[in-house]
Amino acid sequence: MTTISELEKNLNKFYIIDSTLREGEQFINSNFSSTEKKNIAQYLSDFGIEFLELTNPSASLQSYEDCKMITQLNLKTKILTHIRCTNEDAQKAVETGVDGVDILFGTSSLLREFSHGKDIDFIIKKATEIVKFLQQHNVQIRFSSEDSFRSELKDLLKIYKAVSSLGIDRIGIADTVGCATPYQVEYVIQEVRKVIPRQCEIEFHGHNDTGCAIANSYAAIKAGAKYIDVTVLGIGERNGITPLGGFLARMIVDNPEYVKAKYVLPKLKQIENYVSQVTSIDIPFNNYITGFCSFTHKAGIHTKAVLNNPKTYEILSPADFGLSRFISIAHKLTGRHAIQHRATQLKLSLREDEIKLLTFKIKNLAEIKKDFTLSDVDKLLINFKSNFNFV
Ligand code: HCA
Ligand code: CU
Repeated sequence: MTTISELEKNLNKFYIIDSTLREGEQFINSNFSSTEKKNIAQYLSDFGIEFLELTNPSASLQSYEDCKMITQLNLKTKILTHIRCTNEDAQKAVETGVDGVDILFGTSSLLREFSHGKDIDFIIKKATEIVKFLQQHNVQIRFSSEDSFRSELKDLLKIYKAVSSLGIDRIGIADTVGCATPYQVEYVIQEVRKVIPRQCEIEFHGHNDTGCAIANSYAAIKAGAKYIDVTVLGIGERNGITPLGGFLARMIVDNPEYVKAKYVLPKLKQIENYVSQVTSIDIPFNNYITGFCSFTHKAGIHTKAVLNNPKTYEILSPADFGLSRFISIAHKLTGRHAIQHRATQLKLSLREDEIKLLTFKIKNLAEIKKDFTLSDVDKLLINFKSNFNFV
């Protein structure tokens, strides 16, 4: 029986596999040049990401060359590539000099019927052959079942048990269509854990079609997975997978010291900016951590408390990511504590009744003037102080 404290303990250790250069290449807007791939790999390695997953070298001639090129950069991060369970893919993968190979086979009845048409025994036989081949080439090996959550659990367990008994490093569980909930992820991982050897680790790959990718990754770790797939900004097939930033936002709350020690968090914004630029997408306004409004405070009740202690309304600290908070005061919801704070910043000494009066005036002006700004507030405060005049 697994206890609550054992589950909590699982949160203390995880590794990130960034798949921006594989899953991210499947994003509709991606078409990375070799230089862009090199830059992304370098950024992520400097950030402290432990593993990068690259597109299958069999996908195109350039994919093969780029895989070799990135492997030869000798980055701190380990380089993995992602292949179908075929002899040709496995052969090409080892030629590139990668540290590890991630094998994928579709196991759901839908994929078995409408994609490759193979049964479970065939999958095990083929996986065994490919694993044995890779084992002669000194690479880490992971085997993953595509569409795990629409596969029969008994089939999954049979495959994972057989493949893991060959002595591979990890098995992967993939929520390919983003249908799983955190409860299902937790259940499936606990069941899988029971049939695979202790030294075989579990990786989770979650798509975000129903908005559960981060929660599912968190549930996966809690249930015993140690490796989580992410991409920068979550880019991938359809609307993508667990985003790096959002995943870190979730994890830093539980274990700030571990996350801060492993990753150079102030570089997150730079990496996201680069990927958004090369894929020609905007960073969403409400992006985790780096969205323009992530550390903004507006309502009077909030600003008053945040000025006293930011923890009142911030679960994440902007300083951990090299960012700063913004307290918005030029609007009708403003409060006198925020106005007082601004007056102090401007080195204006105003009495409590004066602040109250000015706050009242600011609220009214903000209501009637659509483009009321901080500089209007400042002018009002400064003019009041110098001429006791509002306008
Ligand atoms: C796909 C493959 C994959 C693979 C995940 C994995 C998925 O594009 O369909 O190797 O674990 O989501 O199943 O990205
Ligand atoms: Cu995927």
